[in-house]
Amino acid sequence: MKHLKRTTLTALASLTLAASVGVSAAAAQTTLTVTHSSPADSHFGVAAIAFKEVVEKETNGAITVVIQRGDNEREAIESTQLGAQECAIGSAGPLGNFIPEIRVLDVPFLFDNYAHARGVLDSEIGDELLAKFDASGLKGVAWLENGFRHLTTGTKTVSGPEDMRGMKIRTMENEVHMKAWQAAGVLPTPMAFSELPSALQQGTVDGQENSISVILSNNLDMMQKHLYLTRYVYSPGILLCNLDFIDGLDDAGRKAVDDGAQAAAVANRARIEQDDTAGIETLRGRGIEVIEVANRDAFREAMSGANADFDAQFGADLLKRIREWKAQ
Ligand code: EAX
Repeated sequence: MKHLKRTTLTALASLTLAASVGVSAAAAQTTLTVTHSSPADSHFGVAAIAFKEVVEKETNGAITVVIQRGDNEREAIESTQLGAQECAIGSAGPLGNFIPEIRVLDVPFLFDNYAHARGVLDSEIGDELLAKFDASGLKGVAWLENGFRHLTTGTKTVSGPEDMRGMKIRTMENEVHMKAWQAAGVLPTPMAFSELPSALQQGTVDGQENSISVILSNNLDMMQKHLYLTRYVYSPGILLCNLDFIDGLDDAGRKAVDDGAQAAAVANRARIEQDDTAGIETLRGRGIEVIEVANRDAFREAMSGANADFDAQFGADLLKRIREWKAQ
């Protein structure tokens, strides 16, 4: 009896010990779920993987990063805002619905090339825009990239913007893109990326516009016949997180997230470059007709009817500052 009692007490003591170890381990162990809106083998997939590697390594596994696919970018932002997921990687497409100031980056023909866009995003202009996220319960951790966007169509062919009058083109849920297409006489049809493949398959839209990386990794060429290299607008990407989650991290955790985000941006930009060079040939080889667009200025002109509106909305000064930005 005496012996039994002692055994029970010992067992109870070790149970208590196990429970307290369990509690402290749980407190130190954080799971960070990050969604991204393209396959693992894509410009966003490689960003998520680089982010995970750095965050887990720097925190010695105290933060475990779980990567999930989430093709509805607006829902991913909402879910991050609510704290149902910690972070999200995607295009900046629907972001203006949460942080209106970001829309300035969506103006067509704003950036001349990748160096220009990256230079602006990495400058104080990009930092000023990232600082706007906090008011929406979000943390803009780093600018990524979705790439310059091009037009694709199904059966209809286009020799210039005049042919596009009355055409239904899927756009992101992005007010600026919609206004620009409307100015060109096109009927923009906004929808989440998750709805795009079925819309193209069913022919509810005549075409869509996207970056080479997105077209390639999501096999959109299988649902479209023509790819017009319009490069008409730059599409930023973003790695954002829930603000309370970031504020709740200790210094080491915060640094790991920042370093992970920088690694994500490096991997993401490298993949965009690779896709924009080799990817076009891959797409041609897979059968889509690739058309160089000699008259890009005609698209610029066709969309120019929206410029006064953009000047009023964002301020002509800010637009000029972005257009005229030069590396120091
Ligand atoms: O992953 O919705 C879109 O067209 C975006 O380019 C999205 O980032 C695709």
